[in-house]
Amino acid sequence: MVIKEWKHVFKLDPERAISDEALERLCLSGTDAIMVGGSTGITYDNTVDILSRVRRYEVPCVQEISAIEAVVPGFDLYFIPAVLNTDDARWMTGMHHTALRRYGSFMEWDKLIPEGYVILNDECTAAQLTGSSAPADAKDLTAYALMVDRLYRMPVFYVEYSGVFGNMEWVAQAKSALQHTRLFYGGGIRTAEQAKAAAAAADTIVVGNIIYENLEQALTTIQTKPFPNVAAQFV
Ligand code: 1GP
Repeated sequence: MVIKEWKHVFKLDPERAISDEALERLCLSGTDAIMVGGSTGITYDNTVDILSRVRRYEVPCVQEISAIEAVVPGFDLYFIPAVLNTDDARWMTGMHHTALRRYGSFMEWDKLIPEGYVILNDECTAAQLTGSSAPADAKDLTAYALMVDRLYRMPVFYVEYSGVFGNMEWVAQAKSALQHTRLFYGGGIRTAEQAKAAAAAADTIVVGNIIYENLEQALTTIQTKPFPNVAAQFV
């Protein structure tokens, strides 16, 4: 599974209800992956439930871990956030330390994708939970990008605006500082235009809330992939 090729991801919140029909449309939509995760109300049971339903389809299914007790075997990959813009060390290293004390001897290391996570919407649940404070400007965000790419060498820099559409100039500027790390952008993508703008600024876009508000709108966030230029192969 090559996350480097992912352009679009749907994020499902196990706490929120979704019909079989809606789930089928998401899984067959052409999205590159389904990510399962959320900030609150995540349990082993509701995570197993959504995993088993997504598994009827071929689409890759990954878990973004926010609660140790809700880690479920059987996902393709596990995204492990480390929140960088909080002073509360539990969200940077504390949870990881607890998890590794408990499960360190039987981890499937190849399936873990560490994410350097920066939360830019101070009002969202993740910000309230982790006590993060949003970067002040593009330079501030870019310093985090450098930290993730050059210092910690993590594969993913997750720019989280959860619930609101962010500043794409800041995102683009942060992305231009990256050499190896992939920039995931999530937050407030509700229209095809926003998806296009976010996709131009980021490597991978993540679409969450709109799935539950307006499924048709959510499906428009997948960019139509251009057909390969066949003629070009012969010149
Ligand atoms: C949330 O980044 C994701 O963790 C997606 O954000 O729910 O606002 O689409 P939205």
